[in-house]
Amino acid sequence: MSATGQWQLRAAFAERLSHMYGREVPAYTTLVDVSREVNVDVLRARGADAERLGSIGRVTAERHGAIRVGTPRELQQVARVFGALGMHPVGFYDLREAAASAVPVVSTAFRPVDGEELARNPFRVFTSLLTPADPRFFDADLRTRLESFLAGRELFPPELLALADRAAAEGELPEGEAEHFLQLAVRAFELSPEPVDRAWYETLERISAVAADIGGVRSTHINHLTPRVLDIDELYRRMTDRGIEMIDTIQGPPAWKGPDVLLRQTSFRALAERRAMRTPDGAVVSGALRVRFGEVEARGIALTREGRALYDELLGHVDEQASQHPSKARSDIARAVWERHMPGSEQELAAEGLAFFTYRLADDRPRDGRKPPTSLSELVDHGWVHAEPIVYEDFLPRSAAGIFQSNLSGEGTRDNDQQGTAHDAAWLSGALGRDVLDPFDLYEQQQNRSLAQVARALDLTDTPH
Ligand code: OOG
Ligand code: NI
Repeated sequence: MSATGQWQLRAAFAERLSHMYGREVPAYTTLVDVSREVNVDVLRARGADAERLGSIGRVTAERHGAIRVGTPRELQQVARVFGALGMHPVGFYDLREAAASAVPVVSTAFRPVDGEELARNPFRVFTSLLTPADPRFFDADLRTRLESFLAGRELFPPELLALADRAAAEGELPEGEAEHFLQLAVRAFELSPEPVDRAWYETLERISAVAADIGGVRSTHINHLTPRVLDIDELYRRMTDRGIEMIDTIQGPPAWKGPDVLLRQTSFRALAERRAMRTPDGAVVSGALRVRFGEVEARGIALTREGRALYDELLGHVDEQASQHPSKARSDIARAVWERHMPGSEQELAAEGLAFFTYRLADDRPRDGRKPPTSLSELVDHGWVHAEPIVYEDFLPRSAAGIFQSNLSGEGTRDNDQQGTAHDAAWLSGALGRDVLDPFDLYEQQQNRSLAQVARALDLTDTPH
């Protein structure tokens, strides 16, 4: 019997999760359909250029999901399940700081890390961990109740975790086990029919809708699933034309004539879903909760630390101008700021060290015995090597906070007089029991590997830079 390797498990899991979510949240299916239509149209209009940041095969299959868990122990179990799929924790996002309203979580994203694996299937899951120890949100009494509630639940059956460990250790699962693993894994992220304890849920909801979604129930669920689209402005128009109410904005960089960088995202509003509720007298009644939604994203080029600092600085300019001119559309302000300060071509981004690229030898490079130049910019300018942009595989804290907030029912409460608990990437690595990888390091390694190959092939003594 044949075995199923990790990337095949990952691709199968992403596909099954997508089917399951489409059954649970039908508007998601509409979003996937419209994304596909837009992608076909963009491909027709722009040809090969449309595939500069990923083949149409990759982009069509590409999804990210979001889940939220309550304790380090649960997060470690998540890491085992995704580890089985060849997905590793990358990046640290502190949503407590990025959000104005109460979003008491810190997050990472599980994703494949090497280029080949990403090309096979780039499935990623934004994963948030509740922070009950943060006194800005939870007082000592509520913290104790919350932690004991969380300690008493089981999100992942032992059988699923055992199969996950086996897949991670052996790099594959035999066919029967693979099937079983996939069924258990998808089931772990379905919406549970178990009645929600209404009083407890409402107690947490007064603090934060996110806290209630995580700690108010005895299971977890996929919160949203996000397809990738090649023209997010067009997608936004088409969804609106179909009568689907989208959030007000597209988060991230503005629409402009220069290169796409980082990540642009938008979503449709959370929909009310029927949920059984248990009242204080023990009766089970029918209720509704509004937590799950559909999101869509367009991905651009990964920026270096310097590029990212520029991005954050421009965001600051835009905020400032938007508050000075409240009647102007934020998107117009942002476009004007970008046109002034953001380099308008890939070549400039590369030359200024603001974005990541991989480099490969040009097939039509000079072959007349001439010696190649030694600097990277000359190698590119004189046709020896081609630069190809590295696609951004991660998330943006401010956009993530925006997506969280735009879908919350209330602001929640937060006591800013209290000192927040310090949580950083090192703390999260400790909670996870594995290293949270630095996304900038990963992109840089990928860029450097390609440069080392160029240097070898051209017999250069120094790696060009
Ligand atoms: C996660 C929100 C962040 C994104 O795409 O930025 C996110 C959540 O709602 O749990 O998914
Ligand atoms: Ni998302």
